[in-house]
Amino acid sequence: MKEVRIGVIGTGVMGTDHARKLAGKIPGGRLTALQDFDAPRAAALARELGVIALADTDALIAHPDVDAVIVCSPDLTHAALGLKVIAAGKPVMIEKPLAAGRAEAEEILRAEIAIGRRLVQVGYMRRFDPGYAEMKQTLASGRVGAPLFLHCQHRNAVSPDYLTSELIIASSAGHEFDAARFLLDEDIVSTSVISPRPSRHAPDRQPQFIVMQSASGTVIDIEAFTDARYGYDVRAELVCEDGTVSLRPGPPTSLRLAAQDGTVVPQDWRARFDDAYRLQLERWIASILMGAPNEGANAWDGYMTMLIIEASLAAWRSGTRVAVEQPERPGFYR
Ligand code: ISE
Repeated sequence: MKEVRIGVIGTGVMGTDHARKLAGKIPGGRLTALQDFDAPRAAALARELGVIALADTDALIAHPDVDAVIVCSPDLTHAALGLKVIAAGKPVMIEKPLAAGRAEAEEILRAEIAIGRRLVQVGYMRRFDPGYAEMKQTLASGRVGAPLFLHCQHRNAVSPDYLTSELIIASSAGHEFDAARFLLDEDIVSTSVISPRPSRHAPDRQPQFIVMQSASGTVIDIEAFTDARYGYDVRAELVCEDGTVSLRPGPPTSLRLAAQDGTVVPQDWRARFDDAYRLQLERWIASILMGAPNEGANAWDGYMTMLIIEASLAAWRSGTRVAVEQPERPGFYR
């Protein structure tokens, strides 16, 4: 294969962003097709980008000009569509989360193992962010000693009405769960959640504060607050035995208000993680050209994050600390 021809399912916020990036030339890749249940929306973007719009997902997945698929449809449809792409033997990048729940995520693992090829990547793009990569390298170099605390802050300016307290854990904090596993290079074994009052700006959802522990004992705290008004402000600080490593701020674009400490932040995640999204596509395409997706979060990572999400939801509902199950990793994912 000299070029990866890509079809995108879902032309909402992220589908449109991926499609525009692909159409704006990512080496080795070419956008060929789009699909959305909102057919006029897909058709309008297809016209703008000079590609075809297909009526249904099966037609896109089976299309001879589609070598690989990006699934950006609503979260509840991720797993079913991912399974169809796996069955077609094509690589698939599934926007996070991998599935709507554990059982579906396990179906993806079984399907990938049965077909015997790594086909799935999950769109946890922070793994490609230069700032996170730098933190991981510093930690891995041993210069700062063992990690004791990982403090994470995830603030959105404003969020859509459908974002519930549960989705703040599954959809927003899910990024932090994956980033913690990535940075620390180990699993999360327990989680507990405490919620403050809702902000008067979003009275129907509670911000979430999550405290977890990694297998070797690092304590991770996560503030997930999706209605912070002033901008998209993601931070991380690793406190280690011999030093502290902070996440370098992203590009200051589309400023609305500065954070209290004067840091200028972007309006949303697309601006903050623009480089990460681009690198994620570049490396995904390059790895497919070399044989199979082999970077970023694989299906096993998506599954482990799903287990943290489910344990955190249980912890939130019960007000207790909940153990995150640690299933044995199949040889296929080692
Ligand atoms: C959204 O789905 C994302 O993925 C964003 O990165 C996150 O910041 C936001 O809170 C989620 O709702």
